[in-house]
Amino acid sequence: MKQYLDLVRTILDTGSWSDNRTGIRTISIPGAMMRFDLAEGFPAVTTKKLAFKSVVGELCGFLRASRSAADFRALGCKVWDQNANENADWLANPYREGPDDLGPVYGVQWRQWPAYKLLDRDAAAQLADAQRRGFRIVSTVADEGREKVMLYKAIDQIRDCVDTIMKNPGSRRILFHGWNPAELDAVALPACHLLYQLIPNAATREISLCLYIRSNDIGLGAPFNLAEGAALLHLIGRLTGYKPRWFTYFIGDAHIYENHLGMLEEQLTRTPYPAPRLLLSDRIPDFALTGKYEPEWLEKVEPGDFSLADYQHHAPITAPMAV
Ligand code: DHF
Ligand code: TMP
Repeated sequence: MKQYLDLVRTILDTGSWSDNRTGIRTISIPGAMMRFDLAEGFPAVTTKKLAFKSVVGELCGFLRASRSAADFRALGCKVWDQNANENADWLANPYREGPDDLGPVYGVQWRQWPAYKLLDRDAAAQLADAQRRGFRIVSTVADEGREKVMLYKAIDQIRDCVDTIMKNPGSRRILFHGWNPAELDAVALPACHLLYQLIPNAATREISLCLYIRSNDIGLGAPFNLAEGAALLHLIGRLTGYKPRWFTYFIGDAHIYENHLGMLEEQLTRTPYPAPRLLLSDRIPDFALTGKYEPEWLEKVEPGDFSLADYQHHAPITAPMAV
């Protein structure tokens, strides 16, 4: 994880200080990238102890479309408690559905992106096509004097991605998005890791991931986001019969909070260890071995199905999260 330490150093050496909504200042740079060859190992930070159980708990919660911090806690992940229950703006938000609610965050968008179509009542071919694609009529509305039909469908973007990997791996359109502008007013935190593009290669049977993160807390968020993206690529590779290969990680605003400086300066004094390996349990069917496509494992997977082998790390250190 030399690349992580290099990024920390670049931000400290070339970044600028600014204020943000949390009241804790950051030093930041606009735009950064890291790229990992997953054939060489798993991108877990080694200059502190990664809370791996919490990472895979969060991933399983996202894959199940969870929107409650209580569901994440039940999966062994406490990192959403503060955003759900301690941010004054969110506590006052009329869309918040009570304690622990986060709104329609990541997993809801990944698995149940709300999609609407407003079609002319007479557009028979369009109506038939939309219904064939799973849209259901929810109401009729008068739109500037014309009768229209409103249709709705929850789009399972991840399922569509893995289906496309199976059916049309040459596609350059295999991506899912967490940023739904129509629902930004109704979430505890607008998506940070938001665009995931999967790139399978049918010739080499390798699959790669490009991930875009609009805003990244390099001290606390980045180690989680790196491990989670890589774990997700391993899972999708297993279910579709591809070996995980390149993981390219793009950041928009790459920042370090002022109260994380001690944690990161300490990490800069430490020498990284070799990367560990990720093990997925044998329970998760390997398409390359079974020839059976079982995408329902996207939601059946449990935190205990993921483990790290040969994970050598320095002593744990942590720091407060800016809420
Ligand atoms: N807000 C901010 N300001 N930064 C974030 O990284 C962030 N991440 C969120 C939600 N809101 C956020 C979700 N992900 C921790 C790690 C990831 C995360 C939130 C929090 C965290 O506190 N990690 C500690 C403890 C982990 C544990 O023991 O479970 C760490 O030391 O890694
Ligand atoms: P923002 O919405 O004002 O950008 O604040 C979000 C903060 O959370 C910001 O510091 C980035 C951080 N963050 C991550 O780095 N990774 C994550 O996965 C999440 C949820 C948040």
